[in-house]
Amino acid sequence: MRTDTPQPIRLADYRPFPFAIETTRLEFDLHPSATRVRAELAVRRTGAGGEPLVLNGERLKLLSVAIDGQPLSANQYLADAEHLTIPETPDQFVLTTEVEIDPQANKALTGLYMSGGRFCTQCEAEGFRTITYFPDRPDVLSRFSVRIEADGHLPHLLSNGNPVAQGSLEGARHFAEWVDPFPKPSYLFALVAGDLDVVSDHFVTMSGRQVTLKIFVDPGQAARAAYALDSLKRAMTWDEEAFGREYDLDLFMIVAVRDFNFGAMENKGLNIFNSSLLLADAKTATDADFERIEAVVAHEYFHNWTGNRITCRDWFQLCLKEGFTVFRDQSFSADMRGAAVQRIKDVRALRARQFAEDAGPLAHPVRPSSYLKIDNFYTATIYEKGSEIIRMLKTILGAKAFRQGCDLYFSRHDGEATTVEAFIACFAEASARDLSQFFAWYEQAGTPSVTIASDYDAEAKALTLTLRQSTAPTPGQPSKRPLPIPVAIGLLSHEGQSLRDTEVVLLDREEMTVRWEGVAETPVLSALRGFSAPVNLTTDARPSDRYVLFGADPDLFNRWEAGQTLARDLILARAGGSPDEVGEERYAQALGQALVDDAAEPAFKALLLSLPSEPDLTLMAEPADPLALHAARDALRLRIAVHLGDLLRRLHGEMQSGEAFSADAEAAGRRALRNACADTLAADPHDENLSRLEGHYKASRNMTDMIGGLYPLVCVGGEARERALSSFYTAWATEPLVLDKWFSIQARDPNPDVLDRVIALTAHPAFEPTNPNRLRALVSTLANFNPARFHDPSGAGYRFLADQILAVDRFNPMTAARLVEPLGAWRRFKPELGALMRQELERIAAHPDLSKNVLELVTKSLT
Ligand code: B3K
Ligand code: ZN
Repeated sequence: MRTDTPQPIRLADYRPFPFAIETTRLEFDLHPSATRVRAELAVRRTGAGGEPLVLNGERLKLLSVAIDGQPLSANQYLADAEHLTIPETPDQFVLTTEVEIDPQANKALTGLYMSGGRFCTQCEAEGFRTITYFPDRPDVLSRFSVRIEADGHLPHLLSNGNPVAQGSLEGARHFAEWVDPFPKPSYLFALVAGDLDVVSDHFVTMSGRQVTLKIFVDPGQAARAAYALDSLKRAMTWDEEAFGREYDLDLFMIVAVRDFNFGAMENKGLNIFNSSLLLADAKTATDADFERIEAVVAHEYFHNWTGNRITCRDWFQLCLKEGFTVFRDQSFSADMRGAAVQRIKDVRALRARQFAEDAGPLAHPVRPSSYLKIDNFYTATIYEKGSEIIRMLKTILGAKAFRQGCDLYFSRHDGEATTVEAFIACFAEASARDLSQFFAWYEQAGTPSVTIASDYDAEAKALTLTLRQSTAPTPGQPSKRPLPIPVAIGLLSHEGQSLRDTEVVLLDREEMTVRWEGVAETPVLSALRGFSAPVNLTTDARPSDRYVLFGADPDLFNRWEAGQTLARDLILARAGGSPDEVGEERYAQALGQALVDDAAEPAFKALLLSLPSEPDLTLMAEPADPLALHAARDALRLRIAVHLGDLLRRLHGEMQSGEAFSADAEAAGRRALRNACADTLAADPHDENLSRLEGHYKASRNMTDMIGGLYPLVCVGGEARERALSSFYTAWATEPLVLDKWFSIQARDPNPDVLDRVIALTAHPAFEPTNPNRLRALVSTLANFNPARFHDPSGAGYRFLADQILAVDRFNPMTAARLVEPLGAWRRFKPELGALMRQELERIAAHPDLSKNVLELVTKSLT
């Protein structure tokens, strides 16, 4: 165990920094193992006199420190492991420091590090302090100018803002200078130096300014940046139209790097991307990759206003930029790809990740009030639930008042570091509504449960709905207040005709009743349409009501939801030992009808055909028995495959396209349906189906079809699996992003031997634990997406994960911490599994040199 107990940071302790850093001049002399950084800060005291200047700085070798050109002697400052403290300073002065750092040894991938021989940075949240001494907090905004010197074999020297000078130097070195006119916090600083190919284009903004767009990629990869570039231009146009936001610099750059801790980063004018979220072509990327690229390119671009122009006062306000920006990217994707399909995918992700988080020991409010490591709070709650809150705000206020609130926020807080309170105040003012109760959504953790009971009075032709809400306690919050929950409700007849259009009922008390007159017959309730609030809904609907919704609800989200609920209940019944065979037949039949509905899009049908995932099912059954759930889900899949075999084979054939690949939503929808058919047919691998699957795989001309054929063959197991995996490896051994898929498909293999195979794969020459993509492809995929095998009764899956966490924590604490969550869910599983999971958490906690990142999550998981 660590002997020192790290102290949490608390929102209540926020104090403004007592100095302004008016300008920041950085000079980098880049060398892989010994880079020198000279920083010149123009400092002005803004707080009451007498306070010392305390700068953050970690893992820095301090070479010199001077005030107004006068070197400080050793007794005039104190440099410890985390700070540089200068007790006495003038009120206005220039501080110059010089430090040396070792980017090549930096495998934490935060600060300045090297990826594939190139220098790059990642500063959010607290990486800048490993580059130089600075007040590394989001509320200190400064105007940056940067000079970079490097060897000539790194031709591109990039930083934020506009290039102002470049030239050659002695010894085959060269330099570039950049000036960013917009004051920014240190977390938005970026630097890249490397040998890169560049793809350029331009965009004319709504006020007629010409912006140069450049995407930098590894040599030879330029063609794979085309889709990202196209997405960027669409995002720029969309933000002008939907939010009135225009880009502000003359240059916008994106750089792709292979080693990156997460998806991408919105540094001002110089976004840095994990190459997996930027590079795509038909041969190497799936439709899901294209979709993610479009969304993430847009997300990082949208941050230019929601994050960069207006940033966070402190890291507790992280949702201010992240929740809002996710809402913006989801709205963009809905406009690009269809609202219903997008909403279903977003809700699926929300439930799988955020509802799981809210139901476990790591539950926290969208605006937390304390943390040990802010890195641990880039969570589904901050991002996805943060976005749901904005969505509800829009539902409650209406589109017009919502837009007015946004406009007010952008004009009032431009150039500031602000708070969630200030943000909500803009909407309260614009709509003239009291939003004080709404604010509880930010402060209260946990997923609310909503129940609706309906009572129809045939004589009076009136329907009475009784709505109730409650939220179970979460760590540190034993009792909960009622929240304002918008519940969108419509009514259908039993024949599937609409009886009443959608109305939003605002449930803002523990219990309320609504009486609707003029309801001609006993209705079927379609509640929480479009998933109008992030809650768990229970109604008194009978299965027959759900079949009405499944067949006819004009709200496509609820049509899908009805099917999922029917399937879930059938799977849970079977896993619990009471299979409902008649119900299963009926479900397969109704699904068959839905699949032949000509009015429905293929993308939507693909979602109808996908059963609730195993991770989702483990969330719904408490205590969860992943093996039983896996078997029950497979049984329903088999029933569908048998009952609908002819239809699935016909659709599989019809959805095949002879046309050239297009990444658009329509073509992707057809591929999704075809792959969903293949996936279902694999449950019934008789000769005809098996040869169809092999044919699918062999004939595939794009990565979506190829993966759509490969995974079912892996599921079938035996020789078919070995043949397919080895041919895939041979074809793609030199393509890192495709090889990641090869690893992750094996981690999702449902066959009983998968644990041994995954453990063996860690010794494969292509397994690189220092590369987060590769590590996650294997380790995270097993732990998060293959519950039946990860939760092996022997505990071997848990042991494997704990070993990986400890190994990775030695060099990359941020990535190691992200692997803890699957073990943290121990309370939700069968006691014998839970005990084994806990045992591994205890083993990790007992380790002497844990990072704060892992320590925080492991401790919370055990408490
Ligand atoms: N803002 C970054 C995330 C930074 C994560 C730091 N641990 C990417 C994004 O959300 O857009
Ligand atoms: Zn973001």
